[in-house]
Amino acid sequence: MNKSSFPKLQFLLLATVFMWIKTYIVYKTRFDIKIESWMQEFILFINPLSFLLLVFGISLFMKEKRRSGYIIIVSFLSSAILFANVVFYRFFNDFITIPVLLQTKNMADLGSSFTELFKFSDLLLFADVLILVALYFFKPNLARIESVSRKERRYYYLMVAALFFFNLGLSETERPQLLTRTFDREILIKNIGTYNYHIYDIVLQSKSSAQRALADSSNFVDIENYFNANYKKPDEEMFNIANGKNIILVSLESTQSFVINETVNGEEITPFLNDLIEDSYYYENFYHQTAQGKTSDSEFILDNSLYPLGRGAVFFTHGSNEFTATPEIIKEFGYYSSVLHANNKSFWNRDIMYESLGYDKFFDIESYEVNEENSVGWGLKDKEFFEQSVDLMKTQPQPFYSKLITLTNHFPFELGEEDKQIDELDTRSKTLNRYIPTVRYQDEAVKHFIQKLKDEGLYENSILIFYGDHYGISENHNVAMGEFLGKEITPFDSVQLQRVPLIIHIPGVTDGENSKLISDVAGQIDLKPTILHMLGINTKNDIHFGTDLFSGQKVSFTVLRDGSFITDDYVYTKSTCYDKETGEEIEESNCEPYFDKASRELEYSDQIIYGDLLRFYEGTTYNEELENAIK
Ligand code: GP9
Ligand code: MN
Repeated sequence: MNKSSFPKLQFLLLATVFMWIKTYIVYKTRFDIKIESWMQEFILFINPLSFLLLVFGISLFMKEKRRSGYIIIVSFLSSAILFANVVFYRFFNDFITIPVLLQTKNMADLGSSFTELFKFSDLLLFADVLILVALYFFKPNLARIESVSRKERRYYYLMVAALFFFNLGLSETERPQLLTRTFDREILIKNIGTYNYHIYDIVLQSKSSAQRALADSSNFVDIENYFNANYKKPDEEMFNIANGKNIILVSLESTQSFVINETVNGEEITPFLNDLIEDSYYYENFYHQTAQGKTSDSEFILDNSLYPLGRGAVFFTHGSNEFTATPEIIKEFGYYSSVLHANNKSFWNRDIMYESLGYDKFFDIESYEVNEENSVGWGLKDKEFFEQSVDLMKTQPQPFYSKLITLTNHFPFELGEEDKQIDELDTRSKTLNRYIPTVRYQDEAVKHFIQKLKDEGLYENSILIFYGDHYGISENHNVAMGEFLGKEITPFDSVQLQRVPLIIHIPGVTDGENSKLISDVAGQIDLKPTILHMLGINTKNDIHFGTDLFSGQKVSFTVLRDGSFITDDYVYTKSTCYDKETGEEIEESNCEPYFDKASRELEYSDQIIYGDLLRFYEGTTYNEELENAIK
C-alpha cells in the first residue's frame, strides 16, 4: 500500500484504532487476564488488530457510499460483543460461547441477575461508535473512504494476513498446541484475542456438530481400554451398605468449603453442617468440576461420571444423547428416581435431559406452593422447599433415589431481614458480604430438613449426601475474598477455593466416633461409582471416569474442567505447578506425570459426548450376581 492510501482509509483506520484501544482497555480493566511477561503483554496488545482490520477492510469491496455506514455498523456490533462479554464476565468470570448464547430459555429467568450485573459505565463502550456517527453526519469529508485499487486492496489483505500469522506464531511459541489442547478460554483470549476467539468458537461449534455424524463404534475402543485399565475395586465393607435404602442427594447451591467451620464475628456460618460433619464422612478436599453449565453441569457429572463440556451446558447442547446414568441403572434394581427443584422445568433444559438420564419423576415448580411470602431472590425459600419436598418424597415408592436442588443461596444472594441470622461481611464486595447470611440461612434450612425427615419416618432408612454444586464467589471477588481470608489470593488459592463440601451421612453407620474427616483429593465425578457400589451394584462394565471414594485403590487426583488438576502434593493451574503444602510455584516437571491423565480424561469425555458414543455401547450388564461384584 502506498502512502497516499492512508488518507483514503482514514475513517476505516480511525474506527480500527478506536476498537483496538478500547478492547485493550477492556482487557486490562474488566477482565482478569494474568500476564507473566512482556511478550504476553505485547501479544495481548496486538491481538485484536488483525481481526479488526479484516472485518473493517471488507468495506473496501463495497460501493463507496456504503463504506462508512458499514464501518459504523461493524463498530457497533463489535462493541456489542465486547459489552456482552463484559457483563457476562462479571458473574461467570468467563467468556461467552455460542452454546451459552443459544440458551435463550434461561435468559428470562436470568433477568434479575442481569440488572445486578449491568453497570451504566458499561455504556461507555459505545462512545467511539457515537463519535463515528457524529463524524459521518457532521464531517462527511472525514468519514469518506475513497476508492482503492485492486492492488492496494491486495496489499492491505497481505498485511492483515501477515499480522495474523505473526500474532499466532508468537502465541504458539508462548503456548504450544494452543488451538488443539486448550480448555482454558482465558488463555485463548490472551493469545488470539477476543474477536478471533469468537470465530474459533464458531469453528468448534460446527466441528462438534459434525462429530456426531462421523462417529462410529470404533471410536470407543481406546476409551473402553482406558476405563478397563482404571477400574478400581470397591471396599468390601462399604460395598452394598446402602442396599435397599433410599439415597437422598442434596445440592447445596453455590456452597464452597471455605464457609465450613468458619466464623464471622464469633458466629459459625454453618453451625448445623459443622455438627452434621461430626456424624458423617466429610471430604475436605472435594472439588466441583463444573463449567458454563453451573448447577446443571454438577448434576450431569454426578449422574454420569462424565465431565461436562468446556463450552456451553451439556444439558442444553446434548440433551438427547444416549447416557447410562445412575437413575437408569438403578431402575433395574427396583429403585424409583426423582428430582425435586422449585424452578421452571425447562430451566437448564432439565425436562428433556431428565428423560435422557432415566429419571422417573421431576417435581418442578408446579408441584410446589410458591407465593410472594415464601419466596426470595430466585424463588421458593429453602426452608419451605425442604418442608414441601419431604411431603412429596413421602408419596414416592421406596427405595428411591432423590435429588433435591436448593436455590436461596444463589447470586445475587438476597435474603429478607427476618431470615438473617448472621452479620454480613464488611469487605469491598457486596456479593461476598451478602453470601454469608444466605449460606447461614441454607444451613438452618438443612437442619429443618433433617428434622422433618425424622418426623416423617424417612430418615432411618436413607443415606444422605450433601454436596456443593459449584462456586458462589467468582474470582472477580478475589480481593475481597483475600480480605476475608486474610491472605492474597493467588491462582493456587483460586483452585483451592473450588473445593465444595461433600458430606455422606449414613444413619447408624457414620455417627459419632465412626465419623471420618477424609483428606483424599476427590471430585464430583467420583460420586456415581461410589453410590453404585454402596448400592451393591457392580461397575466393572459401567462407563465412568471417577473412582469409588471408598475404594482402597483410589488415586488422589482430580481434574477441573479448565484443565487444572490437583493431587495430594501438587496443584497445576494456568500453566504453573504449585506445591500444595506451601502454595509456592515449583518446577513444572513435578506436575508433568499427570499431564497425560488430565488431558486424556477431558478429551475422552468430550469424544463420548460430542460423538454421542454411548449409543454404541452395549457392554453394560448390571444384573450380574452380586457375589461376583467384588473382584
Ligand atoms: C436454577 C438453579 C440455579 O434452576 O439450578 O442454577 P445455576 O445458575 O446455579 O446454574
Ligand atoms: Mn447452582
